[in-house]
Amino acid sequence: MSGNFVLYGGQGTGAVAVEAALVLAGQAYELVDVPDAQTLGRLLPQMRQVPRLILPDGQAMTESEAILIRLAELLPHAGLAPAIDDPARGQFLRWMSFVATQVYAHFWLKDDPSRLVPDASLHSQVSRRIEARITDCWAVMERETTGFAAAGPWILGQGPTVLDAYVAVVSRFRPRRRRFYAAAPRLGEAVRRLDADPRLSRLWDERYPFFDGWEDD
Ligand SMILES: N[C@@H](CCC(=O)N[C@@H](CS)C(=O)NCC(=O)O)C(=O)O
Repeated sequence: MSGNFVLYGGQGTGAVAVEAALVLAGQAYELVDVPDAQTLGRLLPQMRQVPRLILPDGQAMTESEAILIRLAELLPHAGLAPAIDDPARGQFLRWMSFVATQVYAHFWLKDDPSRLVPDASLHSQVSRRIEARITDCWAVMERETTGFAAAGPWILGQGPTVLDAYVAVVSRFRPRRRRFYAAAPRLGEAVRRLDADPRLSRLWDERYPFFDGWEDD
């Protein structure tokens, strides 16, 4: 690897999970801040989304799940994922994909229901139903990962992995953390450990601040 990691990301977006992974690995990176939709359209007209990570070899990656898994592969010293021959690897891939496809993917519609539902009078209903579905997904993930509790306090027992960072960030989108904690108490404990990790305190302050009432809907 010759160049730098360059991350296009915005405050309070999924890109913060990628930043968290880079920080946990002690990996320097350059951040291109994308604060609003106008800047997104100007900087990334060809594919209007963050995170977008330019790898040191110059190739661009989008898709948070793939980026996080690739970072764990490229920065193995950080132990951000179970190794390829670790029995937990399959569950790691399973839940990374689940967060991306069953939870995060909903925000394309939730952020702007008019993308699929022209009738504005239905938008709050769409939003509520998406929130209910996301809450159910967290409950499913909680039930199906309970067995890892014996191995340690992180989602897959050992950690933190990029899965902990991913869930810590995505569980802050609406529905916010109160409902997440109620649906998934053990996952809630894992992400609160990461909220409180001193290595990440500056990142959280700058990129996803905890404000009064931040856990409430
Ligand atoms: N599938 C993508 C989704 C990324 C995504 O939805 N990013 C949001 C910010 S959290 C975004 O860039 N939205 C801009 C838009 O939809 O116009 C991923 O997992 O990275």
